[in-house]
Amino acid sequence: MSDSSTLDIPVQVTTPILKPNDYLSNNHPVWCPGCGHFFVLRALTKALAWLKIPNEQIGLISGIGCSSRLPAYMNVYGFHGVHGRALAMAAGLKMARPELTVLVAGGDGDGYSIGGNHFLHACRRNMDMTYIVMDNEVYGMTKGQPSPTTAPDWHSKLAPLGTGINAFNPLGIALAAGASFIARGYAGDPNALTQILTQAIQHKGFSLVEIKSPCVTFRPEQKAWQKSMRSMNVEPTDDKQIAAHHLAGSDGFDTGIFYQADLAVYPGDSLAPNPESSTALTKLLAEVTL
Ligand SMILES: Cc1ncc(C[n+]2csc(CCOP(=O)(O)OP(=O)(O)O)c2C)c(N)n1
Ligand code: SF4
Repeated sequence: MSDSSTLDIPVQVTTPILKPNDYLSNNHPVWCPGCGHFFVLRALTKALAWLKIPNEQIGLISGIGCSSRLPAYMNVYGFHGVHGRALAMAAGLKMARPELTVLVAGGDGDGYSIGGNHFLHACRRNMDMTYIVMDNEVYGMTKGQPSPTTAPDWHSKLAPLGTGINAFNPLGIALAAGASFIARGYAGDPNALTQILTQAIQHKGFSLVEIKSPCVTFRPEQKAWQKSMRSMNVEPTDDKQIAAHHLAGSDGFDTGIFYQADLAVYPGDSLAPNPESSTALTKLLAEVTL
């Protein structure tokens, strides 16, 4: 019998070269032609290829909405869950499999309305994951209701007088709540968006990437964003006061990284999953399994 340690098996030492398309599934997106979400998908696949993260090392979690369809279009482990609960699911995944690159995707309705409470506490915990919010200031999938980021005077058939309620400021709220990477990108500026996503994924801690992603069907006027957006005009800072100042003064068309800091990440090393407790759980499951 041969000694397996001496077998002459060639060892693959080169990292496979992954192309952006290697992160795409065979499902063609059912988004409306021209929807900003197409460009987000493209920028994300480019960022992952740039970072050379193997497909099986990625967990992509979403809630419900047009934007939340993203996992179906990607060739990575994905979970398309329930409305507003993507961050909670992602937190569980990160606790169980800390070595994975955990990505979370959704819309402004999913993340800031029904998922608003989870959003606050995800920022506060600062777990190592990247939250990609495709913000079109509307509920696209359910045909155009106002969302938390909709301007108070936006009129539609569903809100003929507008909501009259001030829009939510997700980046400012994330800063106050404890997120350690806060950025804004624009779907129509895919190169800059790829750069932002690459840095967000590399960052250790909770990264919020707010992407202005036009809903061409229910808010066709958003096509005009193209003229107003300022590409990467923000200087990154780790000073909360400077970031707060920028965010308070921003008209929503500035892009770039507003804040990036090295803050304590949950769970810290002392709170890392205890292998003994998982053995105990396995034993317990064996006892109760019929
Ligand atoms: C518990 C629950 N409430 C409401 C809905 C209906 N619903 C589905 S998607 C959605 C909003 C999606 O909007 P957004 O997250 O902004 O994403 P978009 O479609 O604009 O990309 C709502 C309210 C639901 N699926 N589940
Ligand atoms: S309804 Fe709006 S958000 Fe949904 S796919 Fe169409 S353009 Fe995109």
